Amino acid sequence: MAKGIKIYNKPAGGWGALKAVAEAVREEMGLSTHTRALLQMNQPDGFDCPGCAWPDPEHTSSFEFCENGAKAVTWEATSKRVTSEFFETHTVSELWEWSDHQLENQGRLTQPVRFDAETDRFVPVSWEEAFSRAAEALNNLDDPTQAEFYTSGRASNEAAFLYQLFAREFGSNNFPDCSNMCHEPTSIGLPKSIGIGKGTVTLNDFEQADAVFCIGHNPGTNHPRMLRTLADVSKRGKPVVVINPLRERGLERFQDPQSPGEMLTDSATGIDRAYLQVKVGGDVAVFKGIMKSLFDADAKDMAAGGSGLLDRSFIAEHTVGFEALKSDIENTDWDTIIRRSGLPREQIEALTDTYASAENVIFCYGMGITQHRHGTEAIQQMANLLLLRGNMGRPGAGICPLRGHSNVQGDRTVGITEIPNEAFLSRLDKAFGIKSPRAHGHNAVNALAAMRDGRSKTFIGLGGNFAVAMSDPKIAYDAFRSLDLNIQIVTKLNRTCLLTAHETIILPCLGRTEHDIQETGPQSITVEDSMSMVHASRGGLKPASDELRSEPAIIAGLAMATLPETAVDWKTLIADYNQIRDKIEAVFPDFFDFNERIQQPGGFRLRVGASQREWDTPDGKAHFLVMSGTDEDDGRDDTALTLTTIRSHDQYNTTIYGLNDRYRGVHGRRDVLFANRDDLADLGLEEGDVVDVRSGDRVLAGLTLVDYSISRGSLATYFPEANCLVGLDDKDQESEVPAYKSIPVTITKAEVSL
Ligand SMILES: Nc1nc2c(c(=O)[nH]1)N[C@H]1C(S)=C(S)[C@@H](COP(=O)(O)OP(=O)(O)OC[C@H]3O[C@@H](n4cnc5c(=O)[nH]c(N)nc54)[C@H](O)[C@@H]3O)O[C@H]1N2
Ligand SMILES: Nc1nc2c(c(=O)[nH]1)N[C@H]1C(S)=C(S)[C@@H](COP(=O)(O)OP(=O)(O)OC[C@H]3O[C@@H](n4cnc5c(=O)[nH]c(N)nc54)[C@H](O)[C@@H]3O)O[C@H]1N2
Ligand SMILES: [Mo]
Repeated sequence: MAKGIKIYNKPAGGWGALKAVAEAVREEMGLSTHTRALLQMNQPDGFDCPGCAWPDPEHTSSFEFCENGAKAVTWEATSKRVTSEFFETHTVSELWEWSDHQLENQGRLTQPVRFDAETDRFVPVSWEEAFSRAAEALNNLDDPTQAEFYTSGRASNEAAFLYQLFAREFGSNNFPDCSNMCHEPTSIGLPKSIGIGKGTVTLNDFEQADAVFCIGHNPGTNHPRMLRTLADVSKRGKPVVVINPLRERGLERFQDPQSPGEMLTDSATGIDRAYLQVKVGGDVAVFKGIMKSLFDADAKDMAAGGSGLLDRSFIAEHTVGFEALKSDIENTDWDTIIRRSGLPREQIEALTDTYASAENVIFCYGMGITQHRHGTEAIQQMANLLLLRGNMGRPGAGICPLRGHSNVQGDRTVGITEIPNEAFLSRLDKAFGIKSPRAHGHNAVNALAAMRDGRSKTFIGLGGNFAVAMSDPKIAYDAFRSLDLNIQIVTKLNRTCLLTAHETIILPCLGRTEHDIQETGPQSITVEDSMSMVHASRGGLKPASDELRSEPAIIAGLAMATLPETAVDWKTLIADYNQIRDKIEAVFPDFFDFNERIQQPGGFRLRVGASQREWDTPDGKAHFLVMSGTDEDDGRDDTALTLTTIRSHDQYNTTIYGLNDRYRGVHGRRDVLFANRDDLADLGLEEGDVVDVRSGDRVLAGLTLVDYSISRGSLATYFPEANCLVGLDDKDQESEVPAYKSIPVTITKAEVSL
């Protein structure tokens, strides 16, 4: 076996997970701080876990946290600090050579700094000077649309709302955001099908589901609290079906750390009933295959005098487009389906049987579905399949996109979008007496292209690590270095901060775990989870430094400096965040009685029409949509290898906590390439060989092969290291999400083995 590779045979969760929590905590912070921080997490008067967007049961009593949530909290609440001495000691050229892990591992930023080109160092700057330098660069632009306003999905509703207000009063709709790299196919594709770009289920629905499909997501690492929900479905004897090229431990077996009984007896719940190892990028073919055999089985049942397998009354009352879908599926041949999915017809038929035998079905999905050239199509085909049996808008059934960042859904809800509609803009204008620009703005891919081409000249990042998270980092690095202004509002140092423009400013902000005190006293913020539940979050820890400001306060500071004639009373909004929420309510009617309703333990659920079979489409119907994806020749050779990029167990997006990926058996390294044994044999390669991976002219050199349970024709390695293989134009045609998970590649033995 290759160095650092050890097969992991135990269940996910369990003692191993608890031990990892303890270690993370010991390393990062003192014990008393840690206990306080973890005890406040996901409590009614505590803070929302910054780990993921999976909801909490009732959000009230149970002390629920998971290993990776604890890591996220301890990483933020670390006792390590980046001080002015640090920046005096290290030049930016030197820091550039450090790893992403080393950069963030220096701890929390403590004061505003700006880049001084003469000394090649960041030097302290006062908040007021930072704001006025930023204002100068922004006001020097020929046109406000030369400014990019990036949001990462940790920003609260309050911060995001003020941010879009600032940008729009300034005159730009350029809102690249992390959603553009994540669930954009959901936001773009699902409204056309069911009238809303959000999930339709709540946690209660999982208690009533007769089958749950987990497609292209890895909850053991990325949404660990979901494992318990899935284990409960399994314990009720209902099938959990997995569609994933890799065998993921958390989806096979789970030991509940919140259930001491299970831990003491060392028993684990088997989760999956069927595990289909689809070829990377083959999901559209799977959905079409299921529909094809469903139509066949339905016809047979009808011919035998049965009532069929489709929900005909639902289809008649609630949908349009059925005939077109049916004929498209009839015209798709099995050979194509089998070749594209990599699955035998019998497996697809067995899956159809499971689907059709269950009364109520939930489909859950993540990045394994969205980050493809046909990401939007995959989601719409999933919706087609659900609609055929009326699995939408009734208890125990629906669609469940697993959102990434803890408030990425909320940011969108409160106006972070480059394609705002007129109704929203006119309400915003009316609420503040401003005139928002009407022309649509840039998403992430377009923003980077505009920066590369010199059409955009300033970038403000509200969190995140844009240049590392995006495709084609080379383009991003050069583009940032040619800007007039790069501002990063962050908690920790990262590579995007080091991309120095003419003016480069790092503004350190409070994290979610910390007290946020403004003129009227301590403040709460609000977030929206994956299931449209909105609730308050209040940090309890002492801030990492007295100089930190909250995200809303920083945005207000930038706005007041940049817009001397502003129509917005920023000071009042910042003094009391209830005032911001009143304005959110004025602009978005779904937030009625906002300040009262977040007082309720657990908060409230925003309206999701499709959950009640109210379809907010132009004709009030749900739509079967026909696409040409599976048959379309997109210039790819079906027999080539396709690389997908995944998260390790020790990382949060571009934040690398450590070098282990426990459930996949990888220890102390990330430079590995997971491959199928038979593919390796065909290529004359074997586990432990060091290879170079190529996609066109792009190369990622020196990965060590690991023989892994992965579908044939498929390879996997870690993000963000592999982003150099993804071109900026390699994206879903509809939503423009980068195709991070279907990179056509070839592999060859490295010239020099390491
Ligand atoms: N601890 C931790 N938690 C996180 C994050 C983190 O980095 N660390 N990130 C957060 C964010 S922003 C997000 S968006 C979510 C991401 O959560 P996930 O969506 O679970 O993210 P990925 O690791 O990208 O995993 C995708 C899964 O899809 C599978 N897959 C890859 N290609 C395909 C394919 O073609 N078809 C199918 N069916 N499956 C495929 C992979 O094997 C993997 O199991 O997690 C959030 N939570
Ligand atoms: N190849 C490949 N690329 C991908 C993906 C993939 O699966 N494969 N996934 C994509 C996805 S789903 C996403 S969401 C993006 C993620 O893209 P981003 O959201 O841009 O990246 P993160 O790594 O989450 O951002 C980490 C930084 O956020 C800052 N930060 C942390 N907490 C806070 C806070 O509370 N406030 C503020 N202001 N800053 C904070 C820290 O300084 C930290 O360095 O990456 C995308 N890129
Ligand atoms: Mo994400």
